[in-house]
Amino acid sequence: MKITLISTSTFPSDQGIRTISSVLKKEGYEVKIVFMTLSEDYSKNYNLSELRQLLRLCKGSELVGINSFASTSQRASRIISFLKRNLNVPIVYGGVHATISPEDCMKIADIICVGEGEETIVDLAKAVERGKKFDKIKNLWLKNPETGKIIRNPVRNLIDKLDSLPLPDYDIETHYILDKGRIRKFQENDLSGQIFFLTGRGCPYGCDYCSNSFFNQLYEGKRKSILRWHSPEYIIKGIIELKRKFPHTLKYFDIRDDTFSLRSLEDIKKFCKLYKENVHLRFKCLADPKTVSDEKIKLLVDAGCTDIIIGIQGSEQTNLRVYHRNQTDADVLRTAKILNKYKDKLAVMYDVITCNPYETSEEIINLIKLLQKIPKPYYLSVNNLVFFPGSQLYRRAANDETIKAEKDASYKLNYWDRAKHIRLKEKNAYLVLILNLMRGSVTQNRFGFMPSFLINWLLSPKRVRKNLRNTLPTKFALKGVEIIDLIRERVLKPAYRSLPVNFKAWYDKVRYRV
Ligand code: B12
Ligand code: SF4
Repeated sequence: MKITLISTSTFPSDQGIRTISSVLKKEGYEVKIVFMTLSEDYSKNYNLSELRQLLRLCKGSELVGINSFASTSQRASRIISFLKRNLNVPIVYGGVHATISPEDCMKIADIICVGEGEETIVDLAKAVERGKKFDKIKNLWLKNPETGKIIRNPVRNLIDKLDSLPLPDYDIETHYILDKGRIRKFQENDLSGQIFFLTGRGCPYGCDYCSNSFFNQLYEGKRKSILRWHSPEYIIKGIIELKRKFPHTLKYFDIRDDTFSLRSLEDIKKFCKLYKENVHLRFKCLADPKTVSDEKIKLLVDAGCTDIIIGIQGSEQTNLRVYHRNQTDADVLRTAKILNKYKDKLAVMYDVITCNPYETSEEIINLIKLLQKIPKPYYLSVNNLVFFPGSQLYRRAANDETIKAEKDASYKLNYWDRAKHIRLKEKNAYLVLILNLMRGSVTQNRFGFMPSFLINWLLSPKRVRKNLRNTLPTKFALKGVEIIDLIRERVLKPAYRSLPVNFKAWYDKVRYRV
């Protein structure tokens, strides 16, 4: 039986859809994946020609699967509506957004998959193949064809033994990609020299802005923790397999577990030993300030880790009070000191979140002061808060009417359009703008393009008070930021994407160090 899977990710890195594809292929189904990549300006959607090309690829399939994030949900909705009108086969909508906002997704789709999809998709495919009913399959929500009522089947427990899963599907001969209005065969270069890799699933914390706060609740009572790991042996086997598959174009692995450093020292030791012996490619990973240790970092750097991303997110006060993220400024500075010891070999990026209506002006200033204390050099990534449906923070904002209409949640904005986010949230715009302008490489004398002395000048108490009262100069400056961001999104990013993989890999190596 033929099955088509559709990913609405903006970048063809989607591990979820690839794993769904692998389990189906393992069961003998003929699967193709179509990556419907489009810009990160989430207000953009597919045109008729793109939808018609997709329809042609779906013809002959007896089951279609699609997924989305909250941000790409409008795109998934458009595809589902179009395919429903033109194809008479079951279309199942899965992924993070369907899991978190099933009621919303049921307005468009007739079948959705809540939670992990591997076992569910196989049960569904078998039922379709055998012409059987599928209204009792766990994790599926569907409309009763007679009454129109929604059947909400219970969610099954999470997969315990992650190593039992096949590796994500990278058989690119069966993959397609939307590129400048045309859906064509997937090519190695579409991966841009990198592969995103997850070595585990879940997170034991539950920061209020993150979807994991929702997942922890979804599985409450079903298990002690949603966190599970693949064994180092499984990960290395997968990595070697991918390296063998793409010997010329693959330049590095990006390990995307939110908190890779949560893994035990024993595990990291084993992973690093195997990686060093077998892989010989650089890699990146993410870590959280509470679980970084000198021993772990030394092992990672020695094995080839060249880039690490650390989530600071907010000042200590914001983290504890607003995000319920149990992390202090002392944790951050301790980690920063360790990482700085490896500055010749390791590029460090710190992630912060701002543009948060619950953050006070003092808390933003404290965050800036914390960033000033972190040993240089490093790269600062500034993210403007998005309220993702299902997260604790979204619920809080919906209850107290910070979010009055869906647009206030900001997940449908272009993530990188700083001016739009700051204008929407309004609060503390002056300080949020300063923090946004600090984004980029940080050295002793500058934060991005901002000289350090200018930041101190802008943060003088009198100037801050004046600019928080009179927002006109900030609004004026936002116009300039808007133009810069527009040029980056419309001109620089598309131009960058069309460059040769070797250039992109080189740039990736130096970008956080210049
Ligand atoms: C790796 C990662 C990335 C990578 C790769 C993204 C990608 N397209 O693969 C990068 C860095 C590029 C990235 C970018 C972004 N990300 Co991200 N990312 C993740 C992360 C850490 C892991 C995703 C993953 O691979 N999970 C493992 C797979 C196996 O799980 P899964 O995808 O959920 O799939 C399972 C089920 O959902 C289901 N399923 C999935 N697809 C389908 C399809 C069908 C048909 C069925 C039946 C089932 C099904 O079955 C799968 C297997 O069990 C998650 C956090 C997390 N823990 O999930 C955040 C997460 C998905 N990202 C998030 C966000 C917000 C973003 C960005 C929007 C942020 C930004 N800077 O713009 C961008 C958007 C990118 C885009 N539009 O494509 C949010 C999404 C929130 C939401 N409610 O939508 C998450 C949940 C983190 C968070 N903040 O809470 N991300
Ligand atoms: S530590 Fe990261 S992944 Fe875990 S809940 Fe917090 S933000 Fe989410």
